[in-house]
Amino acid sequence: MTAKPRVFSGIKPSGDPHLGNYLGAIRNWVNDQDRYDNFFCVVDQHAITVAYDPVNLRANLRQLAALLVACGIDPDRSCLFVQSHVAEHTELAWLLTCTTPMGWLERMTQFKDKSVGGQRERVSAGLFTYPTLMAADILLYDTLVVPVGEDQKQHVELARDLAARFNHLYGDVFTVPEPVIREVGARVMGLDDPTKKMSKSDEGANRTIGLLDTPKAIQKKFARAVTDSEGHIVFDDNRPGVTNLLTIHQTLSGLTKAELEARFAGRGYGDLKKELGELVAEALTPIQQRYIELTEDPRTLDQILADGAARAQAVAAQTMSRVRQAMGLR
Ligand code: ATP
Ligand code: LTN
Repeated sequence: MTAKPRVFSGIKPSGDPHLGNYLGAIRNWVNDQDRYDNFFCVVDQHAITVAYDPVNLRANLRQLAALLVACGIDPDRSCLFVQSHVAEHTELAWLLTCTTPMGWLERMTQFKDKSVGGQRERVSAGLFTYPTLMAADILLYDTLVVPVGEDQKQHVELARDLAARFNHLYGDVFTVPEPVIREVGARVMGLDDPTKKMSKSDEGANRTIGLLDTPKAIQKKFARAVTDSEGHIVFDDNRPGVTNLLTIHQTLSGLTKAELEARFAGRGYGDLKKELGELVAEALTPIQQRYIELTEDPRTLDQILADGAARAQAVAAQTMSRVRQAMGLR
């Protein structure tokens, strides 16, 4: 029997997880668990690259880990762990930082977006070097496949380039990973502003649907979602509001673009929004029920994360001894 390909992906405990995280990442991780050998990581060291509150960080981390299990990440089939529980991540990040050309980091669009204008003087050096920590996360586990939302494509490509560069400089140590991005749902946009991505940390009023939002709140947020004044319901890149709503529908209903346009022909935005609210609430309700059960039993979550860290650490330690050997350290 050939071993299943290794998957690694990460999510930051930087705030309330939202529908974009679910449709762009978590749901795909869950659905593909049998195809791959899975490692999923709550990347707390990535969440400290911007200003944060330590008490909130801890609470966010537990909430996120419990939600991942509630969404269907199965600890028997996937290694679920917290980044800071496996010290090898930061060790490898430093070694990779020393093999990363500054120019490669300067080209990262996320850093450019987050450091515009006078911000560059204030943002942390960690925000700049963060893609090397992300590369370390991926490369430590001989990862082949990295399923992410669209916004992370450039960072995974950097990890791939760094693996190839390292192998060229020091010998064949790393597996070269590939990003995997789904066609539908890879970039869920904000409900209040469909030109901005739905995001945990950049929350405008009505920007996100939280995975723990009540059905009533979900209905209300969709009812207020920004569209346009054209009225008819079709996919159109020049009409980001209605296209975003249709795309969310598509991810959950599984209907094709043509089927969706036919379904809403001659109907108004109100109908689409109401139906969407119902679809999303229906998808989130069972997740919320499992989440509540898990929060009532904190020891189970502790055990899942402790087991995950032990499994992850065993793999990471082996990779690190190859890396140190190749680099002439120890
Ligand atoms: P932050 O706002 O703190 O940067 P985030 O909400 O962008 O966080 P992450 O924890 O950085 O989320 O990302 C976890 C996964 O969710 C990644 O694979 C990312 O690509 C995906 N993701 C994040 N936002 C969206 C979105 N709006 N649509 C689709 N996928 C998304
Ligand atoms: N940088 C990513 C989160 C992340 C990640 C990873 C994703 C950290 N390490 C490794 C995939 C693989 C983000 O901001 N979404």
